[in-house]
Amino acid sequence: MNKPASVPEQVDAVVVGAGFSGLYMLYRLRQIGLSVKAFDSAGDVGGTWYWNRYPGARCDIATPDYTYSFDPELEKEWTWSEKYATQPEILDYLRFVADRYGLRSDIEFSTAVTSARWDEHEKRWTVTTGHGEEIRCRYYIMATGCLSVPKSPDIEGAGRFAGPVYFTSRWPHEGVDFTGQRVAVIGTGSSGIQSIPLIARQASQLTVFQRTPNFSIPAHNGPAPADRLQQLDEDRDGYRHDARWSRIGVPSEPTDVLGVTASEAVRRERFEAAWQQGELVGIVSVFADQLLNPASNDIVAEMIRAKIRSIVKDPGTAETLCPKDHYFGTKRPCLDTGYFDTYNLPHVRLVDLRKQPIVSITEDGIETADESFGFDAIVYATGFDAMTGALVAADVTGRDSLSLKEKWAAGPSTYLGLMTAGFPNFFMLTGPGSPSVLSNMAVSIEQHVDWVAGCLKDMREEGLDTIEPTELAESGWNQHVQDCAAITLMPTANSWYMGANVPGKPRVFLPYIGGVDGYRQACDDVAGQGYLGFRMTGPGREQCRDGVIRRMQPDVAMVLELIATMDLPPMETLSADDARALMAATAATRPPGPEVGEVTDGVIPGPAGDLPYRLYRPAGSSEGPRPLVVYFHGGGWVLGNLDSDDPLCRDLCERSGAVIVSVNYRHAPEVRFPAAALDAFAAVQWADANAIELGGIPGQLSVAGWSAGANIAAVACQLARDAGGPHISGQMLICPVADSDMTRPSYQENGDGYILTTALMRWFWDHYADPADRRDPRAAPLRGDLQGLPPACIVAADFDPLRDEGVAYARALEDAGVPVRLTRARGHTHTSVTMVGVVISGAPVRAEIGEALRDFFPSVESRERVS
Ligand code: NA7
Repeated sequence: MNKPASVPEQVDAVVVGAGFSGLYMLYRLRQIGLSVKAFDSAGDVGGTWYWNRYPGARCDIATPDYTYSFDPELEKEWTWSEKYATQPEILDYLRFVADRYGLRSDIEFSTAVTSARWDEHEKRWTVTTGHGEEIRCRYYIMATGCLSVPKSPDIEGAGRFAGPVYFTSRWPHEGVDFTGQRVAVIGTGSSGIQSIPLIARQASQLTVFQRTPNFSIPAHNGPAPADRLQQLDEDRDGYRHDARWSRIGVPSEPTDVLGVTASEAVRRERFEAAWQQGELVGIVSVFADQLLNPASNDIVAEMIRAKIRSIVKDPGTAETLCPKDHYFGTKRPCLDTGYFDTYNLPHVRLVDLRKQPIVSITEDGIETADESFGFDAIVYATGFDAMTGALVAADVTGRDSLSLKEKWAAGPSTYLGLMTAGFPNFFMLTGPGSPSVLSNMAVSIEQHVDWVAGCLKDMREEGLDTIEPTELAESGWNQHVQDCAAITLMPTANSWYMGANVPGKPRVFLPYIGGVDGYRQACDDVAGQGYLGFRMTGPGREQCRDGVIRRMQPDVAMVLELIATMDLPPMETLSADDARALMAATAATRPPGPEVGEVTDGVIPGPAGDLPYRLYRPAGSSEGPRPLVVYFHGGGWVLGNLDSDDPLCRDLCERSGAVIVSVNYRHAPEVRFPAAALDAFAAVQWADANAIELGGIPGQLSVAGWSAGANIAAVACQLARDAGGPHISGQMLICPVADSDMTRPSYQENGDGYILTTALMRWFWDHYADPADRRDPRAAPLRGDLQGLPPACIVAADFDPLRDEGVAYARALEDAGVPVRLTRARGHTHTSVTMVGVVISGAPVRAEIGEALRDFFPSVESRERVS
């Protein structure tokens, strides 16, 4: 089929890969009327399921879910024989699909695509195959799978072995008979764990070389789950809809049971149910917090380890098989059939490479640091260059001769995992930055393909023929992908999700962990907002609505969603007392915040009576005094008390190493402006005068506050300057009320929907100060004289109506010569940074706050004490 290079064939789209994603892409492109040509280096359809023919290879998502759902007729015509289908059956299915829709006629098998080059002038890709064939296309789509490029064996002497060597990922079609042989298996990921029990049935001796033990649960294979089949039977569409809008692409009820707070009985019951069910979707969601909270994760991990110890008879072997170096779920967990039991067989031996690493593969076996082993065959189950391997392996060159490999040298960069800037009309299916390997691939693939097909159809209807993400949209998505991972335990593991299995590969979390549902919503939102973040062109026209589709921290978004479901009355519609009661009720359900050394309550003589205070002393501070921080709680001068900000004060105490004195002040509307500000100043004077008694260092005192508390902290600094003392080392203003002007852009952008609303802020002001007083610097410190004030750290949150006045205060202080550190709480609301133990993404911001507080006390002596 070689064509002369001068007359390359022209099609609308080239698809690389004829696995699950490539086949469906081909089908959909044809459906929208595009001409398509697909290539696959394999001899037939199947992708992953063409190559991974090792004994025991099966899917690990149950077959009612691991299947195409785009055509109800197709579903009627195919019946899976088991809960987890074998590789031959899945391959048969894909062959059946290819034949049913006549897809083969557009697929060239045994043909690798070696390069693809964008021609900016022609606005077309030139695709070259291993046979030297050239083909031109408008759209170039890589459906090359996430786990398709085997990792080359990074083991000394790998080419030296004289006997047969097998890779699970490239297993011989005719199968392998190990009967009577001494076999080595290297690798205990999913492929090793699935194949080892079957290889053990044939081999006379089986030696497994394990570098990292893996978590695995029994698959309990058998017929497909009857309940699932029944649900499908009764309401196929409803079932598929639920799958598409679920977290991992399998319908399931999300749990709100937290591992850390559940009773032992509940923990055990939930774990046993998941163990018996034998499905990844169950075992990864025993507790809502198991991938977020190390303590919760450890409960599940320990229960799995206990199972391993109960199955494996030799205690030493059992211990070696118990994973302890990574949190459960941070490496892909496995499903097995008799894996751990296999180690009870007399001819099976486990070698712990952590204790005796492989020195070299030899001509007749393997030499470790301690022993020499002779083998008849070696099996490598050593994994893949996952997610990016296949994409960079084919030489893809975009605009300005930039190759994908060069662009991704420091890690992949995509918009929605679908496209990458500089490579117009180049799509990836299940690319890095999409849920892919963290989800039911069948569901994710259909979503991707449908989105791409929908996009191309929309473009055609609009007379557009090129599409490419903007740099802004792409970097925003990359950030969101990393933000989602950062609140989980995922980045802690040396997993292939992190690229950690391939020496030299950049360490970046590759898939999107925000959920199949969250991802689908993001893709729909992008399309719904006129393809936000994409630049599209057509003859004589260009269209681009630039922007970032997800700017909020994922856990902040979750909190807002949760609050929305609670149907709470808007605070500004309540009386002050009812609002206080509501705030106290919500506060009662929060995690308590970290342990500190000591907490004591007391009273300060205020200008009009006693003011309660609570003192937090850092752990390990009994040996000496610490700097003092006088803290004022938030709540719009109306709400809040010592309890409301207790977790935050603990956190600040732990992070700063300072003694925190949290002071309550008189509240409005009972006592209005300027009482709160005067109380704050009085508290600072008192703390300074009593520093020694409080365990502080005289002269080392800062103020801090959140929201209205930051307002009065800032005012106290101005009053102290005017009064000639006390000396204040620094002011920590977290989302401060700095002004009474409610017309700044952040009020327009964030005035509704982020807890602190414009209406609530107005309610606070009305309770606190008469309109005439609101311009007084003691109410609006931005309007005061800012010369000679203490160094400041101001935290401004993106989704806070007060953001711009915080920034304005920082700029004004800077202009007045005051040293200022402005900390942007990216993706946060007015309240989320303070939600200790709830909003995980707030922790890095609070770490910066702690650091800034320490920097307020620069003497070497105190630095040593607090570090
Ligand atoms: P995996 O899960 O990447 O497993 C590969 C295994 O091979 C794993 O245990 C590795 O240990 C081990 N390995 C890799 N390189 C070496 C060397 N040099 N020496 C010793 N051991 C090594 O790949 P699979 O094919 O099993 O599964 C891939 C996915 O397919 C799976 O997650 C499912 O989604 C389906 P390590 O953990 O790196 O220490």
